[in-house]
Order: sequence, then structure tokens, then C-alpha cells
Amino acid sequence: MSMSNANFPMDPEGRTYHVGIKRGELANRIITVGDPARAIVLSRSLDGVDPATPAKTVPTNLFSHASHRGFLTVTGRYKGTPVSIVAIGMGVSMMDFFVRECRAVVDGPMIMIRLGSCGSLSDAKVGDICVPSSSYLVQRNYDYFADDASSTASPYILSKKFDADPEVTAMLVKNMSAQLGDNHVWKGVNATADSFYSSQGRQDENFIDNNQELFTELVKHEPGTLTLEMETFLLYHLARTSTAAPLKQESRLKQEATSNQHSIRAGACMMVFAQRKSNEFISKEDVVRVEPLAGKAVFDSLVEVSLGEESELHATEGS
Ligand code: R1P
Ligand code: URA
Repeated sequence: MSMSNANFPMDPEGRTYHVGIKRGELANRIITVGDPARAIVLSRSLDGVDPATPAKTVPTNLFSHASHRGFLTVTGRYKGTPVSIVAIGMGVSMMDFFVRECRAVVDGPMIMIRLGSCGSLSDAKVGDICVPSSSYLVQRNYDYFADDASSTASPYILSKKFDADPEVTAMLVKNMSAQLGDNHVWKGVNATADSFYSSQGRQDENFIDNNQELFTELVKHEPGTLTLEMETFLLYHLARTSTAAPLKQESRLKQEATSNQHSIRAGACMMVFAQRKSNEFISKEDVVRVEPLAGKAVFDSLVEVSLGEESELHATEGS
């Protein structure tokens, strides 16, 4: 694969380096998930899908592209509106590739909603849904573990919160409640960790992690902390630092990161897979039951939010 432009590599067709998509293949409204199998389950809710499509395959009437770096993109329509589903794998780096490369090939305002899984620090049970209105980052403080570490260092660094789009969050709460019932939907704050293990407070005797007090520290930092997962902070952060419209580099440098004019609106919701207080883990049956319902609530929210001017989608259906 030959690429040009080391600053933002693209191939001769205009495909981005990691997600592998080009202009016309992606809608302004995107649901992003971690697991490609979840993307395929969700694709069955799109318009015109043949119910006889074999399980585990993308319906043939939809556009799909699997990139060499593990991203899977599916584009079609939901209730007549163009939408895309992008499976990104795990972690903040993958979220960074996703947000930046998708933004680069779509014109006009965008909405991105993550449907993920998480651990619950609250009373939310396995199979319940959490809709965080903000998220902060939990990072392992690598310096703390160095031989010459300062005696005042903390083993984990907790960032400030970044907010989701309030209208998107309210829409998600409403639509999730309609699908699953009010008592299965929780609002609060999310913590995105840079590991599934140490910075999510999991105990591992093979490593020195010094994380026994982590949950107490998280709740002290943000009393509303509900959930732990691995991507949402970066989605909210990049939406809040997205510029108003595609700008030339020199103008972009001048633009304040705190500007109210953002081209990306973001929201997220997570299915509780791990109950960290009771140590329970979700069953396969519950995943199969909850995933499509949660997916419908996200699609409904994606298409109900007004975006103003959207770009036309070209080479999508059935390629
Ligand atoms: C860890 O098992 C993964 O599950 C969660 C975490 O954020 C992490 O990516 O989300 P997904 O189910 O969307 O991947
Ligand atoms: N995903 C996470 O990141 N953590 C959990 O505990 C469950 C799912």
C-alpha cells in the first residue's frame, strides 16, 4: 500500500492509513463499538436488511470495509437516514485513530456515539446501561514505579472531566429507557482507564500495581463515578477540541481549544459487563438480549439529533 503525506497519510484513492475509509463511504452519524461482532449484530437493525443473512456476516446490501489494522466500517440507512457503524477495537489510541480519520473524510457536522461495555462501580447491575454525561482519564503513573521515583508521587493520575453533548446524553437516556425500562438505565460520570487491569483496580499478583485504594480515590475525585472502561474520555475530549469547520492549519493553530464551535457532537453509553462490587460477570444470554436493544436506542438517538447541514453520502449502499 503506497501512502502520501507523512503528516496525515492517505493512499492514492484517498483512504486513511488505519481506518481505511475514504470520502463518500461514511455517514455524518456514526455509532462506534469496540467489538466487530457487535458491529455486525447492530448492522441487522439497518434498513432493508434481509433477515435470512447468515449470523456473523455483514448484510450484503450494506457498504462494509475491514481495514488492515482491525477497523470494521459498515454504512447504510436507519429509518431512512444515512448512518455508519465503526468497530475500533480497544483503548484510547484506537479512539484517536477513529475520530481523527473519520473527521478527515466527512464534510459538515458529525455526531459520534459509543456503545461499549464497562465495569460498574455503582449499584448498576450486569446487563444495565450507563449513560455518562462526562468522563475523566485514569492513567498509570509510570514515573511512580521508576527506581528513582519521587516519594510524593501517586501511582495513578486522574484527569479533569470532559462533557458529552447534553442533548445527545438526554436523548440516549430517553431512548435507552424506552428499550430497557427506567430502572435499568443509569446516569453519572465515566472513568476511562489506560488498562483493563491495573488502572481499573484489578488485582494481579504478577505485577506491582499499588492499586488497592483506587476505587476510593476515583469516588473521592468524582463522587458520581459509575463506570470504568477504555475509550469514552478520548471521544468526549476530541469532540470538545474539534474545530468548528475544516480549517487551514495556520488558522487551526490560532483557534482556542475551548471554543464553543465544535464540528463533532459526542455521546456514549455502556452495557455493564462486570459488576466490580459483587464481582459478577455478564452471561452470554444477557449480551445477546441487551446488545440489539441498546443498539436500537443508539440508532434512534443518532437520527433524532439535528445536525444542520450534512454532506451527501455517495458510494455507500451495497458495495
Ligand atoms: C475491554 O474488555 C473492552 O471492553 C470495553 C472497554 O472499553 C474495552 O474496550 O468496551 P468495548 O466492549 O466497546 O470494547
Ligand atoms: N470493559 C472494561 O474496560 N472493564 C470492564 O470491567 C468490563 C468491560
